[in-house]
Amino acid sequence: MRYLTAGETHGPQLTAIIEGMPSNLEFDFDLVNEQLARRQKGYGRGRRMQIEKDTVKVVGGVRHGRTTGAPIALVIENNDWKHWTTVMSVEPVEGGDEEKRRVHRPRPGHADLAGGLKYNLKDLRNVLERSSARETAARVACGAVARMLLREFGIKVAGQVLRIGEVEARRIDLPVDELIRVTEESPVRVVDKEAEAKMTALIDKAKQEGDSLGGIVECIVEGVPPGLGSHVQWDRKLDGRIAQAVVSINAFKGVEFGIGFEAAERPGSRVHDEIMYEKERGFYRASNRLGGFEGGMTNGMPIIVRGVMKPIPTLYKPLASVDIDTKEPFAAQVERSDACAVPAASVVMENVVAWEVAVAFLEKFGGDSIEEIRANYDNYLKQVGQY
Ligand code: EPS
Repeated sequence: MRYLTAGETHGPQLTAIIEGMPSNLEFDFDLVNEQLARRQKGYGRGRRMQIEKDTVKVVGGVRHGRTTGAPIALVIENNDWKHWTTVMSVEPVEGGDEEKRRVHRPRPGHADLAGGLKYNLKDLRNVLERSSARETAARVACGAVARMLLREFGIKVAGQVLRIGEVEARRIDLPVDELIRVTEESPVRVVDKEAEAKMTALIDKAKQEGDSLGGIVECIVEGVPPGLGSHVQWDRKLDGRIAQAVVSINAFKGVEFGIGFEAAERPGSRVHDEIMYEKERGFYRASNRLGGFEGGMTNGMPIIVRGVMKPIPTLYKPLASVDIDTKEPFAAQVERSDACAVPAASVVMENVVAWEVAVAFLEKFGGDSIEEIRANYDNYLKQVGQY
């Protein structure tokens, strides 16, 4: 299963095509819209989010409420497009830099300059329009479709924010349903109420100072059977694929599983998860420090993955840069942006992780219809139970 997205942040729409989703899966439109709405929320978002109200339009691959096995085509319209019809026109337009809102001053931390050099574009808008995090709306829509499949097999995905700037939230272990309920009520998607108040105050301060904030988000996937991914080839290791997906989210700079980087400080005896067995439960681990992975395969414990997001580089406080026309230094221009998008990024991460798990699930239990997959899945569980 794979997907591609297309579309610019101020263009008419975002488009995604999913290929490889089996037939006969009940398509839950509300689930997609719910995930899109979750991504738009979060303390610290800018004015653009008041303009958009993301909803999905399905224009292929679903009939009478079920997938047909054909590519699924999804569209999310940009409400802001109406303000950008000339600037983003597909047809050539009359006028100069002003009318076209040509960008010639690259913003540090964005794709602007590297993209301009690479594609030989003298209008950096051609880079920024596509590199904008607006694209994550399309990725969330695809992740939501993946969640429909995972849900059929009792796999649940949750997320939480663990840090915004200098404020760290206490990591409180909660059952997944409870975690989903509590974080949904928090404007910064944290469980720790004390940290929540400090985070919102810090975001206010950053906004006032024309600055931005990054953070750490965690995703938990529960109900995963052992054996997704494989140790036999580097590109089949599921933790590796999840890492790639997470770091590909706009502004993400790092990823870790379980205790992650802390493993470097601990002796092996306090890192590895001891193996237990009970007749009812089968094999399980006494702890989950490795975040559900051994040898690139799920081991039956929940997947725990964290990503680090850098502060958004669009700053009201200018940073030094160089004009591509004059080669003269200037202070990077002020742009509309979010002071903090970490809570939204937590939702994006949940959905890209859900996608990767669904891909691995289909590889393991592959079939063209949901019925075929279910038969393969049930058979495998029987085999694992008798092992
Ligand atoms: C973004 C800049 C802002 C954000 C945008 C990501 O948009 P604009 O340039 O229109 O002010 O609002 O995020 C979204 C539109 C979104 O849906 O998340 C950027 O430069 O990455």
